[in-house]
Amino acid sequence: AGGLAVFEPLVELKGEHLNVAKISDSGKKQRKNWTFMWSVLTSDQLLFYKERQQETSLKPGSKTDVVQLSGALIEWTPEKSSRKNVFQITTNTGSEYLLQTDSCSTASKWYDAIRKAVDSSTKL
Ligand code: I3P
Repeated sequence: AGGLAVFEPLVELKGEHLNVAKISDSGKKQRKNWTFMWSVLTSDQLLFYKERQQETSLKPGSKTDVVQLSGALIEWTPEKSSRKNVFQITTNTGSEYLLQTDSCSTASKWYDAIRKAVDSSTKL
């Protein structure tokens, strides 16, 4: 019940596949392991799923992670990977996620949308 609520405040982006690596969990360093994840941005959360989600689906699906964006930091981090277009989200609980996609325009679009969600949710 209530599982759909997170989909209601969607900002510009719906869903897309991005490469994601969680490199810190609450301040504890994690081994870098890039995973191709279906990523969905809401007004204050970034959701990662193993499988592509249908927007009309009522099922939460195989969600593997929820990133709280309120109080988070986002920055381009070219030094953290040999891959191109890598940026990092650091949550206010000290978890760090690298996001990457080969398309520069797709990476920029996600960076800008996440930054807006960070800014607006942090002011709430
Ligand atoms: C890592 C893996 C990552 C790579 C990382 C390696 O090796 O090759 O893809 O990150 O580089 O350590 P392993 O699978 O053995 O853990 P990039 O693809 O982002 O370069 P790093 O240690 O320099 O971060």
